[in-house]
Amino acid sequence: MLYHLLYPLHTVFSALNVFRYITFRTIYAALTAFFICYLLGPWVIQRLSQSQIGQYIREDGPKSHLGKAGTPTMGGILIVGAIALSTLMWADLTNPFIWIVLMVLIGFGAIGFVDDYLMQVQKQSKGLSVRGKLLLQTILGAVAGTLVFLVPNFSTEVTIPFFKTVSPELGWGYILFAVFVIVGASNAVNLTDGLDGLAIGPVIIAGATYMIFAYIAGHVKIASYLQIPYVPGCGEVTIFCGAMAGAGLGFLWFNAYPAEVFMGDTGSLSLGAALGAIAVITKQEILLALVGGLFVIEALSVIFQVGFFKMTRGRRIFRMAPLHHHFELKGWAEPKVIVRFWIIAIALALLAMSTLKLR
Ligand code: 57M
Repeated sequence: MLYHLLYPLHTVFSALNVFRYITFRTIYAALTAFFICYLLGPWVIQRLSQSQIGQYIREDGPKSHLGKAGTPTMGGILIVGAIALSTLMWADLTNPFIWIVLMVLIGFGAIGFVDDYLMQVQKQSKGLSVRGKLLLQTILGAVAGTLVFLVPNFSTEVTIPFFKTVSPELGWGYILFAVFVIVGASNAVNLTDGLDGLAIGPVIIAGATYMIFAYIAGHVKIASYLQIPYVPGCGEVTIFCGAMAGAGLGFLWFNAYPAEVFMGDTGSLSLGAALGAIAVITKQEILLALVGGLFVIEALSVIFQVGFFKMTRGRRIFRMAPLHHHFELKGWAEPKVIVRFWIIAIALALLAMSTLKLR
């Protein structure tokens, strides 16, 4: 909105020319989203507490979690609201990619909201069924994949990190691939969201990393210099990524150990799906497995644990899955697990950035 209102006035006030720059608008989008979360956080937490939206804690989890009972959840409303508002303020709203990522963020947020609402407010212990949730996610992922596919000149080749000459062409199959990336990312972030700040930290890291990739992919000269696919118009997604990192920092203020609020499925499903959509739009789809490597590790720990558990009728690889519970049960203090997992996430994001040069 600000872009559309203020930039045209640059002919009268030359200082307003600065609104043309994606870099400038990204910085302010990040700050706007941060301050929305930081300033509205206490009020939202109070409202959630008053509505008795307090977390129920499963008794079969690590005992240290029992003390977290009643912590307000559904804080994702604040994150989704801050990202959406800040993006609407600073991005070019004629850009189709902006509307696609906003749709994914809000749509998956709505699925998470229904799940949280059933669990927390209606006190239905299971929320949406696993199948129901997956079906809704797949439908929404397919809508997003189709919309991206329909953007004129959008390439349906897949970028393989480290191999610049290998890029399989998927044609219509690209839509299915996009669904896999978006839904997979959404669920992987959800599985990771089990310790204070454990999910939002790597979301900030991934958002900031894709901020760089979106800017480069949308810049014809830098993209060609670094030999990554040029995606006309995807530079505007940098602003969304900035808003995501900023909102994440604002939320972390309250979600840092010991957490005053959890994001709920409203936050985890929407943030993961938005990261998946960003990866698709920037044409760095497979790279998400590195940028969000921690989410992949957590998801794999569940797949292996559940698979092994079923195959062996009750034996386990880890003390408990997802992996963060394994280390908690080994006796690591919660903040140690969290910070060490963040360190791994940062290292993986750096490795992902090295693909800009190593190919
Ligand atoms: C949701 N939710 C957290 C909070 C957060 C297949 C199976 C592995 C699935 C998995 C599962 O259900 N995962 C998805 C995980 C929960 O957090 C809420 O959920 C939202 C995210 N969706 O925002 O609202 C708990 O996590 C803790 N928490 C924090 N700080 C935060 O900032 O401390 C969350 C956010 C909260 C709080 O305690 O209540 C969760 O962990 O439930 N299931 C599991 O993760 C379960 N694993 C399991 O059963 N493993 C089995 C295998 C064979 C399947 C095994 O290894 O033996 C574990 N989760 C729990 N107890 N709570 C184990 C048992």
